[in-house]
Amino acid sequence: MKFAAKLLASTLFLAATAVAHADVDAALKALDPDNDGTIDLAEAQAGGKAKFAKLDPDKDGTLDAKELSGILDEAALKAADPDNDGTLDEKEYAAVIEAKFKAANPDDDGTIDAKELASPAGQELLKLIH
Ligand SMILES: [Ca+2]
Ligand SMILES: [Ca+2]
Ligand SMILES: [Ca+2]
Repeated sequence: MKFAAKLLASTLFLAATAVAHADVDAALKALDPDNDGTIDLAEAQAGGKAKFAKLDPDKDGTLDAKELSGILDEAALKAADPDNDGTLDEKEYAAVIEAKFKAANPDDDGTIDAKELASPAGQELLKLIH
């Protein structure tokens, strides 16, 4: 049982890294200005700010479903939109990043390392910040 679980875990890890390895390395470099090999929440939010600006070419300060396509689906947008105006402002976007950051950081050490970034939760976070 223990062995099977271990095997499953490493298989999942290998599958995730095979797909995402190159992307993860490049993204980690871009998002890690202090170059310690991990992304902390401040670095994630800085990446999110840049991504938000990129996604909001009309600079009206909000992202609508169209601007968020491929990043958040309709259900995720709804969940991230407490004022229910159909768009995310920068504060709402930052809250999503914080939630995804937590989800991608199961060891709760305050940083996302390359392995965590390659996980499914890490990939979801990456879409928001890179
Ligand atoms: Ca860092
Ligand atoms: Ca909103
Ligand atoms: Ca971690």
